[in-house]
Amino acid sequence: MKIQQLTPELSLKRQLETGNEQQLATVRTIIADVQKNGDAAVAAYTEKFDGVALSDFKVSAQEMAQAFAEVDVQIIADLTEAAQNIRLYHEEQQRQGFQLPLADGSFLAQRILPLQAVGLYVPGGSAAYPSSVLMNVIPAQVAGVERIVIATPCDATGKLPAAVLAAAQILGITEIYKMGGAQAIAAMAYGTQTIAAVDKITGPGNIYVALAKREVFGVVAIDMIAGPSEIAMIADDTAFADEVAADLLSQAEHDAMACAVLITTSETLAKNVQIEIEKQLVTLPRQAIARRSIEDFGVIYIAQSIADAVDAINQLAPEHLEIVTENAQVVSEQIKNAGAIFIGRYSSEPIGDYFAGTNHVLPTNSTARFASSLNVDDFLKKTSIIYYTEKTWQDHAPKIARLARLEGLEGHARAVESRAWRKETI
Ligand code: HSO
Ligand code: ZN
Repeated sequence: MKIQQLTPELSLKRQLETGNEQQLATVRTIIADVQKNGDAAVAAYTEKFDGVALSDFKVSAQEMAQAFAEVDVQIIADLTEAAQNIRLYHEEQQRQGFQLPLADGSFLAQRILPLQAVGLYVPGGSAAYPSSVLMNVIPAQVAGVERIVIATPCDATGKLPAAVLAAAQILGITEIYKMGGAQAIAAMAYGTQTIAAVDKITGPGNIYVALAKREVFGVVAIDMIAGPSEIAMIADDTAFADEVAADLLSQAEHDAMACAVLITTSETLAKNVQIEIEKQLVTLPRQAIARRSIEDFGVIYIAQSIADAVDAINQLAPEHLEIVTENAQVVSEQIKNAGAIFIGRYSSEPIGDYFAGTNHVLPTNSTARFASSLNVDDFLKKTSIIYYTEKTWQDHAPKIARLARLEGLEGHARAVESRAWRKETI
């Protein structure tokens, strides 16, 4: 991991895979086919890409029970406890609408309602994370979403990872379809003969899933197009190099495109972290991935002061920030741009990935400047409500008509005035 002096122009930006023309063309063909041919198209693509001919995409109650029984009881207990923590944190985000009284019994209101149906995409293979099932489903449940669907590709024998099904079972999710890729996104967005369409699609996926989500956006809502994981750390000479290195590697192991950055005021720590990274990489099972991430995107920056480090972080807007310094809490209050902040030595990043209760779906690629973690609001919508009595209407109609005529919209003016003649004749 290279060591560099902290410079004012910092950036986490990587050349992200945005897909090429051909991938986009493939995705568009698949979506159009699913839109036209429904289940038959989904079945054909599942056979082509996942290597299995399915007569029914839906996971049966028997498969669910079997998966649950396959998973270690301790793991079930851990997932259950994590789910409780996530629920508690997200329940704090619940909110009520409001009613704003106006004169004469008139009022304005905001009604907050859950989306009716949402679909969660769970990627296949080694990226099928049970923790992500919890992180996507629980905010939707807390919001009050009635129908929550999961789509995830199966292996060539038609099986799904037991732990993913167990996580769904713990949450009471029963509508799970064995389908992946762009065909799954299209099926959830447009519906098929057997799968009813949803209103919003969340969850990570490969480039085809990301492109498909972009394509169906507008027909349905989507969460975000999440990029590879990022971790930034601010540390001073109170931090221990082995702990800092371990936390940096925890995110580097996600993806060769993941990004781990340390900003420190201590040259000794910088050197020791560099040594520790090499030492720990050797025994890491995902060494190849983590090494590429560290070599291509990992940097240790030497800062003149913690204030300089804070400025740099606010510019980077990383997905995760760990602060391991003296007075870490005070330092954390100066951070304006970060998806999630982990304060002090004992708040290692994976705590947030799995257990504390905060959401691990977080804004990447500096989007923490304007975006938030997945949260209950992502599954709610707000309806505006207007109630004017006759008197309030009468008091304000002339102003409204004037504003309408100012915009050249005579029809608007006439509409608001159209109640006048009846009033006079009644
Ligand atoms: N750190 C990832 C989430 C995750 N970690 C899932 C482990 N499992 C988000 O950047
Ligand atoms: Zn992680």
